[in-house]
Amino acid sequence: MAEIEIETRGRIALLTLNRPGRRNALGDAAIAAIDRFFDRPDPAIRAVVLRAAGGHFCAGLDLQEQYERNRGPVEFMRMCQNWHRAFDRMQFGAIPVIAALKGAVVGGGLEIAAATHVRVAEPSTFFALPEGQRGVFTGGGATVRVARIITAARMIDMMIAARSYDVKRGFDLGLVHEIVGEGEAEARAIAIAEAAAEHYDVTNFAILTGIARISDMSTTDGLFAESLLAGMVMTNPDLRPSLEKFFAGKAPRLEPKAE
Ligand code: 1HE
Repeated sequence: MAEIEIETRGRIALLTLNRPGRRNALGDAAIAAIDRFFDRPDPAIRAVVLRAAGGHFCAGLDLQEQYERNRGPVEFMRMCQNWHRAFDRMQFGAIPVIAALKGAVVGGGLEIAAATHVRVAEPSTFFALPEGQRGVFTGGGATVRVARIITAARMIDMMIAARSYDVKRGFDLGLVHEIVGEGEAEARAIAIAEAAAEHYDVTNFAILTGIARISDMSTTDGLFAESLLAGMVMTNPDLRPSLEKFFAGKAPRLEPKAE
């Protein structure tokens, strides 16, 4: 059984972390499979759902594999770079990735979740960075991706004070975007993926690659980059029928919604 299972349903790919007996801990093979998938995704795939088998989303780095391999510093650094590359491809690959979270989202599990674009979570979800307690460190991108969501100061506190956050706290901190009932995250993630698959490619490209990159830029560079992206998106010839639909009052109405 593959540790990462890939199933295609029309325009949606379902990526399943499929090693529930080890709480979906990620070893080299799993990271390589994720990297391969996002390196050259099938052009027919327009959105991805990242889900997990069993009761937990992901327990992070496969500590057993690390213990057995006993990697040296350079080998471990290279391994971290493999994680960074795979998760960068996911974050900046221009395909929306919707995560269905439940149970433990810890260590490297939080690192992979932080590279997804929309995070839907069940009440059982909890977040932690237990590396401090285990005498190790983050290496799958948390210092960049998690710190940017919750702030660097809070990430330091999270690790030093060994905090874990429940789903509600995760929502307040931006780790979760929507809380659903137990057992409902996957269906909701698929529904969001289906809707996002309807967007124009160029629009998703701008949203997914532009916003995160622009937050790394100075104000002047960011505004310039935004105008470039907007110039590309707003001159998409396919946009005209969509605007005509809006003028004709046929576009879906925006409704205020409590989420
Ligand atoms: C594992 C792993 C793992 C479980 N690597 N085997 N991550 C951590 O420190 C999290 C470590 N895991 C846990 O704290 C707990 O397993 C959970 C809270 C996630 C779930 O608890 P529970 O009670 O449901 O399961 P369990 O009994 O602890 O684990 C079930 C089995 O999975 C058990 O093996 P078994 O042979 O005794 O059945 C565990 O050993 C195994 N297992 N987690 C390997 N992570 C690029 S650097 C990234 C930095 C990191 O991610 S460091 C890791 C942080």
